[in-house]
Amino acid sequence: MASISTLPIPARFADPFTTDPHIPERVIGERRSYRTVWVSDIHLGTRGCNAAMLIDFFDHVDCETLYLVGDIIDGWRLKKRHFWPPEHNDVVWRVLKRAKRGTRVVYVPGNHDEMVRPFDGFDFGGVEIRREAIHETADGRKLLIVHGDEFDAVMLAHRWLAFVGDAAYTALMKCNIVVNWVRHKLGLPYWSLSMVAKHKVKNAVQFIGRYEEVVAHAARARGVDGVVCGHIHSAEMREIEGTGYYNDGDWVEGCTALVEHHDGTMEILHWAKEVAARNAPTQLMLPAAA
Ligand SMILES: [Mn+2]
Repeated sequence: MASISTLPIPARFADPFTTDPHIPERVIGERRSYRTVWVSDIHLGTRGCNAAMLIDFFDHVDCETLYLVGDIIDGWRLKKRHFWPPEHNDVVWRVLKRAKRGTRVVYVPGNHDEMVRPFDGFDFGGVEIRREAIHETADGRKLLIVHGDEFDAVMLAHRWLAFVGDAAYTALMKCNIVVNWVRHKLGLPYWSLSMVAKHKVKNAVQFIGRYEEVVAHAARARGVDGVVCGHIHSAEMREIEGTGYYNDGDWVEGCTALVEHHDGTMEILHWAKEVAARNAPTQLMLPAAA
């Protein structure tokens, strides 16, 4: 049994009972209310994590049940390098505060936070840690909640996932400039990395479609009406041969959440778009027509 001290997370964690967040809560009027909210692939502890956007989300949205669908804290990355800005603590603070205020919080660990998995069945500060969960919607459908990395084994072309949510891809594109400068000096013709990139994107699209089918089939075999997962950083909501497939996306690039309205209707929220719409000027300063 792993002990809490083996967790590669800071000892001084955001305690909502005794501390205040770095970024104060911005409660403007009444918060938007949902029955259920699912978020995953936050990757706290990495530069890729869009904590500011998630803090804004938590400050504007409320729910009865909050599911954290894995890869919340990136233990893999934290083991290599300590990176924990105050905003990341603020995300933890908001989750714990929510639990304290009476929201049911269920944390289903993923592969990047697999160090939390041995705590299956435990409750920490009002956060239930579960290897998987079954959610019943307001309209009576049973949904299996899993992170989704368990389906990697049956996927053959999953190596490209290493690129997801990482600066590696950008770095690779920058390499293109250097590579071609060297090739030019050696009298070699131009070689396009973007061609390789396009091929990768095509593979990625095929991979996502295949992954969604595999997950939906597995859910149907379990006798549930649908499945909610994360892992591949690709928000989606569709019916696959009668089984509901829901992916809540990520907070690295997409900044998306899956929500259940009080009547059981499901929706994907694109938070970056919501923030942009909120901040948009109400009056466009267009030049007068001549
Ligand atoms: Mn994952």
